[in-house]
Amino acid sequence: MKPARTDFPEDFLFGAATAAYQIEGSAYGGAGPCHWDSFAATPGNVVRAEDGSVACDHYHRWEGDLDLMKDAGLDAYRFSTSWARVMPEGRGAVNAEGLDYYDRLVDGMLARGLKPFQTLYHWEMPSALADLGGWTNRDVAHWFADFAEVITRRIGDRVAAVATINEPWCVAWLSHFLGHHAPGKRDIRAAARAMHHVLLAHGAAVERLRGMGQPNLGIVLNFDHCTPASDSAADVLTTATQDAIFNRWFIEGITRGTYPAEALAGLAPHMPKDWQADMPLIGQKLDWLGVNYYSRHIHAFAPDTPWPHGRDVPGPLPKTQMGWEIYPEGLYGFLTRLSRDYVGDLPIYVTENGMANADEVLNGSVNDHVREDYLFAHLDATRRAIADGANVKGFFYWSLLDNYEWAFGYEKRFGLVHVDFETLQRLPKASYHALARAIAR
Ligand code: IFM
Repeated sequence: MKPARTDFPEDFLFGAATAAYQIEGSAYGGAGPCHWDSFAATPGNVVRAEDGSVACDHYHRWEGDLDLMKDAGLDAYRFSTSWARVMPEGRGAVNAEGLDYYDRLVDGMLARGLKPFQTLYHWEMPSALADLGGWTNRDVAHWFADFAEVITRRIGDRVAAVATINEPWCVAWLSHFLGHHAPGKRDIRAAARAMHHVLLAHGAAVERLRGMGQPNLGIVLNFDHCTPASDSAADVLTTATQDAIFNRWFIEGITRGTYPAEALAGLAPHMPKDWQADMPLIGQKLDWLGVNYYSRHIHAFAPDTPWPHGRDVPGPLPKTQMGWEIYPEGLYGFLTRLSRDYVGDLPIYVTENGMANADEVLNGSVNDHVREDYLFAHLDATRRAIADGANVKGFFYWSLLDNYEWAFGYEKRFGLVHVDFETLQRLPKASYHALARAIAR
């Protein structure tokens, strides 16, 4: 299937997404240290102990990178504004150079006809706040709302949309229970607190920004299709628990004011005292919902492990460089499920979808046709979800550039544009050209 712009509603936006720490180069422009710097500097956490200090040097090369999006005919750019760059200590002093940088960046997008879709938190917890417990400290909610206010006072007049948090599941569960991301905790009490405080911070920021008159406020949640390894009752229950933790906790907290019973079954004893009293703040009205989707996982009951008594089982489908199964049907499923069960007609954006591939430059080009197929299949899933009633308003490919893939360092390549990490030279891949052609059709 070769998608075309005309397959989508007239106001549908095509875009690409990135995040500050993954591309900017945190060594430049007076940014403060964040918990990813220390996580990466600790042996065993990140492939080759790589960090985001240089990354793609987007801090200096942003104009060329914006040109790449304009030349592809994209309508919008999803970027993030680093907390540690704007407020190096997380609170108090503001880094004027950081604010100036985001100011230039947003003007640069507008000059190229790209709608700025801002994300406030894409994982740079300033180290000074990490020292105070980061997401496990309840005060994070007002620290975050203060940061949101500072950056919004500078660029809020020109951004098209603001998301509070990128992927709360990763912020809380992946980072405090599974320990795969900074701060690398593996502790159910820390995880329960982070699961709640990340939404509290979201609610506090939405309340603050809306109070300032800022329009178009949302959040970006990630979703993973959960399949039971067998139809045994135990595998089905384990899968329902994983679905509750990953896919239901955040959206139900926001839209229903409750957390799913299957997740509370393990987390309730570790939750902050009186957490129920916070639910009205968490339930601030959304103007839009961002959906990040990549894959599915197969879950089996693991009786020999503590709650949630689960383990992942390898699946049979073709996999990306991350080892993630390619399952576009899952995107269709979430877009229709979310609109049917949770958000109704609220605008939904696919804020991330893409694949890592072991791309190589051969005779001056990267022939990543496998990425083209992945992208087109997920665009088609989006088109079908719209036809079946989901109010999906846009699709952002992850990512514009090959970049810092967190614990995997620079090894996994997600970009439409190849980056040579020695020379930092950019080279649009075949998938970039294919997307540009689709948008032009
Ligand atoms: O690179 C990440 C991004 O920062 C958040 N969503 C998933 C991507 C791929 O792992």
